[in-house]
Amino acid sequence: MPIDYSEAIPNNVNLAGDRRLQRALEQWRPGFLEWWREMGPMNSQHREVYLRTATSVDAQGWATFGYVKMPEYRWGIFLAEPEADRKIAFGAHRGDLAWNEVPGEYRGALRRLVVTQGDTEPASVEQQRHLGATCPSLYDLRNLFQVNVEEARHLWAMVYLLHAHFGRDGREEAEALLRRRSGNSDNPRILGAFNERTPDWLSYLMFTYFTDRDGKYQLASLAESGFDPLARTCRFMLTEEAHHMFVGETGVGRVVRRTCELMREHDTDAVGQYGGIDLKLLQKYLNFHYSVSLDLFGSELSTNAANYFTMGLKGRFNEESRDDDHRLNEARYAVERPIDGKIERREESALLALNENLRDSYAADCARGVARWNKIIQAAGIDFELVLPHRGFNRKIGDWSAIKVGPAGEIISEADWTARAGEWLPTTAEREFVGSLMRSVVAPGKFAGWIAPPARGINHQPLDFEYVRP
Ligand code: BYC
Ligand code: FE
Ligand code: FE
Repeated sequence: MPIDYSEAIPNNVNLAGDRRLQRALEQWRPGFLEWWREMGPMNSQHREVYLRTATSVDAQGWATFGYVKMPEYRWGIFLAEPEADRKIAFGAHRGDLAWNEVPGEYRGALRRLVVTQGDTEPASVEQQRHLGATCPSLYDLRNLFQVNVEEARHLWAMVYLLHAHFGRDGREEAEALLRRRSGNSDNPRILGAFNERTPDWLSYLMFTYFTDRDGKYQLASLAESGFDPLARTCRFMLTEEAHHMFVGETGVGRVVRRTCELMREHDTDAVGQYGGIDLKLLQKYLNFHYSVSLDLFGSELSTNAANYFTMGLKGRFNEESRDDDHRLNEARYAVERPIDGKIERREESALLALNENLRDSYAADCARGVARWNKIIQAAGIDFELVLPHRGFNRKIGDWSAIKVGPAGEIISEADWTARAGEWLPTTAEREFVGSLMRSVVAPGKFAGWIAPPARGINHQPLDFEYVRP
């Protein structure tokens, strides 16, 4: 179904046929635009950005490229094509037809999932709003803005569900999504990682690798939902998510490449003096972003997660390709966690362990990109390996939060942690150092000295293309 661009709010959900809903969204939109002006990318309102805009949801036509001023970006509501007679694949309602309306008894739980998902989207835009001032290139600036407009569209996607399916309390939640602020102590964003700062581009590249990847796994689980509008919304969002993770993987890879070049050129590990970021410091940033992203999966054993699954609201990653009964009443799953001061691996109820199951899939995916970064280091003939820290390292949520664990998985005392945390996580001085490298480079085709150019441009454009016009 093509997206109707003659509408004030482009959509493939036939808004024109639902005047009440259209009016509700048109009432929400000024508040959204005000939020974008106040909390969106700084000093970006008048710049023309070479952006991709979704123009239809089919495989060929969903991406059109052209210069757009961001406040004029066509944020819209796009659901993936419906699947005829789609059946719920898991939980107590397995085999039933998917729902087009919210089942009354699951309303609260479903609203909570939609609100939690929706809250992360504007949060990330807020976290990244200062970065434009220190972009390493026009290519990177354009990608930042692309990610920002798409995260804002993801907010629209969740707000559509709230307005269309949750009545008055849905409208109130949609308003509240515009009022919470990342890092604000009075009215913070809901999940931990989305209240952290993203003060520099290295943090941002790690964020898009590790934290947007949580988005991939959560969205894929919600894409299995028995509530079909949520499933279809998330399926379309996943197509955009791929680019965010591409920014992270290639971005960190380019930093690694540049560091290796400097190491070879100057025959030293300490490339900081030459304007690079040494591998040990990259490892510390990796440790930080991986551990705060692991927290986003919730507790190891969670009755919330079990209920969402049994209710048919949130499935597993690749639910349908799993070879089991998809109800999990009897199934067991091995979970590693600290019990009475010792790390133990025990078979637990698979239903209660769903957060851990998803975290395991996520961890394996994270490791694949790290292996690709290590190939760059190896190819440069350098003897160093980036590694994912142990899952218990630096955790704030779940059983691991009760103890201190080093990156290799050894339990340590509070005192040891305090003494050694600076070996594993970026220190204030190191963050300041990275901050000092962040200077805006905006000549077309030029790149900051701490990051290598990408292999190719966006949409077959050359690297010296003017991706953002002043
Ligand atoms: N921070 O039963 P538990 C994305 C709370 S990212 C703070 O284990 P549950 C994106 C929890 O709410 C994807 N609080 O939790 C990426 C609960 O509170 P109550 C976002 C936390 O419910 C980049 C209590 O602790 N999508 O899209 O099983 C850029 C007990 O926890 C945290 C989703 O998250 C935390 N990290 O699992 C832009 C999907 N973790 O009940 C966008 C929707 C837990 O005691 N959300 N708590 O008040 C969910 O599925 C679940 O809410 C969670 C938590 C998986 C997050
Ligand atoms: Fe998103
Ligand atoms: Fe994203």
